[in-house]
Amino acid sequence: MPEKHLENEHLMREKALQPPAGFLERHPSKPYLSSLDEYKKMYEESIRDPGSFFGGMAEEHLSWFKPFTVPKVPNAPLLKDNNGEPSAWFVDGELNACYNCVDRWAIKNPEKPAIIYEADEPDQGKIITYGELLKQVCKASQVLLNLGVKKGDTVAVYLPMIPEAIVTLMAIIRIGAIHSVVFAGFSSGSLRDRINDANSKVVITTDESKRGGKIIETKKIVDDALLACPQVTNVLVYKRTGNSHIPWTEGRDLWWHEAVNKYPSYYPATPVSAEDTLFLLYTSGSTGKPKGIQHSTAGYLLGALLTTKYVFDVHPEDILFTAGDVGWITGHSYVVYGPLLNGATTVVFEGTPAYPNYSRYWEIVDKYKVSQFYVAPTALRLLKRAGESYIEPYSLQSLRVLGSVGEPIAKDVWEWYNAHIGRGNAHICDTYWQTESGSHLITPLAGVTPTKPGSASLPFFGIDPAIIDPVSGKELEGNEVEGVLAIRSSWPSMARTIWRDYSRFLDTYLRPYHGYYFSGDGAARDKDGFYWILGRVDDVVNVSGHRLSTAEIEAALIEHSMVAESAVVGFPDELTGSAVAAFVSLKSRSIEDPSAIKKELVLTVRKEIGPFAAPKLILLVNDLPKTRSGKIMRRILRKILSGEEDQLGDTSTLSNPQVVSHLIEVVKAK
Ligand code: 6R9
Repeated sequence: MPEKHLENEHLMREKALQPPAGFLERHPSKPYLSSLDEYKKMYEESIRDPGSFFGGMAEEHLSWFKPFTVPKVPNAPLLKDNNGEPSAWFVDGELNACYNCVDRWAIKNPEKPAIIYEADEPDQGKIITYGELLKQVCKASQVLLNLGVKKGDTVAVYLPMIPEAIVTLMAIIRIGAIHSVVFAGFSSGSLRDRINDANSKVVITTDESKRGGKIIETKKIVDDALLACPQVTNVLVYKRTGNSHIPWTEGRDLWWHEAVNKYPSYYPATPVSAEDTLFLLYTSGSTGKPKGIQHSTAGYLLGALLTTKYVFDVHPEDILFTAGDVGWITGHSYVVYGPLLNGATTVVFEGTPAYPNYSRYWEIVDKYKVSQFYVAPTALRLLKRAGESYIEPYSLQSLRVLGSVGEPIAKDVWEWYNAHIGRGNAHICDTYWQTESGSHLITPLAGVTPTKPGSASLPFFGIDPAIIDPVSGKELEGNEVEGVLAIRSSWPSMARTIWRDYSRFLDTYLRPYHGYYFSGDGAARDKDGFYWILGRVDDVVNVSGHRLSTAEIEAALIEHSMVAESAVVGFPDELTGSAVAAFVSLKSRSIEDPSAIKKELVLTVRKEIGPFAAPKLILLVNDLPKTRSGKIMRRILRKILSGEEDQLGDTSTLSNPQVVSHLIEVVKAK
């Protein structure tokens, strides 16, 4: 047999570490699974007969108004048998998502804390019990009904990390409507596009928001967006800061506190079909137009519930702190849905890891005795750099599970997390998944799966991964293979479609490799069958765990009147994982003050998309490398930027080969 060549073999020499003994010592009872063998047995069953595996799980874990028929789950688990139809699970069942997240726990134990709110300022939080949450949700639901929101309508949510964000989502789904959360760091232009694409008629926001000691004029951003959203009839505004000077449109805008007080504290949950849409969440893809990823009710709920339970080993007495924003899928699944579906307590944190100082997360962990902590490596890199003096004063003894999400976690960061935060006693779960997957795809199960720093380890129940050779399109069998990551069968929380664009859904995920779901990521499977995620293989850049489309940033740059053309690529950055570099050619060659133009270009991106998308590097160039058909060859830009100009490969297909030496000069002079 020829020797296998793995480009990333060096990563994979790691030996697996057993789950730490301290995990069990800190446990309130015992983990759900007793051994890796038990995981393997359940995993095999979930792949062999997904219908009965997930059918049983859905019967046991979710409350149904009308039970589904077991033989109907799912209609076609193998994607190759799907004939281009969307996957469907638990099809004839009826349930309500809010009932599953709130009512059943409020009935059982109304005094139990559902939400621990830690405000931006350390001493301004509050605790909301399941009983109280139910009342607030019911009142807010009735406000929405009164504004004409009906089952199947979308409601746009532009809120900071406050408990009312959870109340809002629950209120929307209680009446069978669909939430579409837009991350409150997005600009008015991005918000406008998302409101219009989803055709939302009601927007929910705050007067202002507070983050890291700074005030953000949230309502003003909404008002700017609404200049071009004629269908929007109402804006519901939660008073967060109470500053008096916010723009207000009589007849359209209403205060949350005034509106909710008009209604009784109970309103029944509306049954919906299992496959009815629960929410949309826009995410970046290879092209400029954001995709409204559409999730269904029962399947998504089951995915969020089961991963929270088995991956993080969340027990009802646990307190889960996911330091992610509700504007991203991590916030949806592991701040809101996963913890509530398990009847646990979730921490909603409004601030940043650096305010008032770098101890903020650890202070919260000790204050509330957090058992599961979940964050992106970018925050860990920041805190690692800040130094151990910010951690040492804290006991951190309540921590049993430390999660990582959003980007690959480097070995040194993994080890730092393990040694300084877990102090060797917590299980590190590097969870690989996507907006489209709804819940974890590949991840260790806390207390069960051995870990290798940098590997997301083994697939979750029902996930049947395949490594495909991108050149031949053939699946690479066996271990020690490297290629693109695909998945063979549908899983309950798989996105059903892109809002109003099923053909784009097929083109993006199901057509690239027939019979598989294509993840967009490169991956390797090592000799032990462990998976290593190697990063995006498309034009998506991951900056601080935020998914950005290079095409979207290019489209923003073009908005500047002086820009002729631009090409955006990612490049490695110590703190943010990747950073954005923009090669820009201007309409006029004679520019007086290049640094002023560069500043304007950065501002343009901040304004068009949001501050988090701002390029770190702008390079003004005369021309861009193009094929004869006019396609920009970003690969060449990436190589030149990383100083690998000796590895440009074949440049003879360029229509303008002389551009290469010019680009090298510009990059050298930066
Ligand atoms: C949950 C989330 C998805 C993309 C995904 C991949 C990257 C996420 C990762 C990871 C390596 C991990 N990604 N988790 N890469 N290791 N543990 O982040 O969703 O914002 O849609 O991004 O993030 O590239 O395809 P989303």
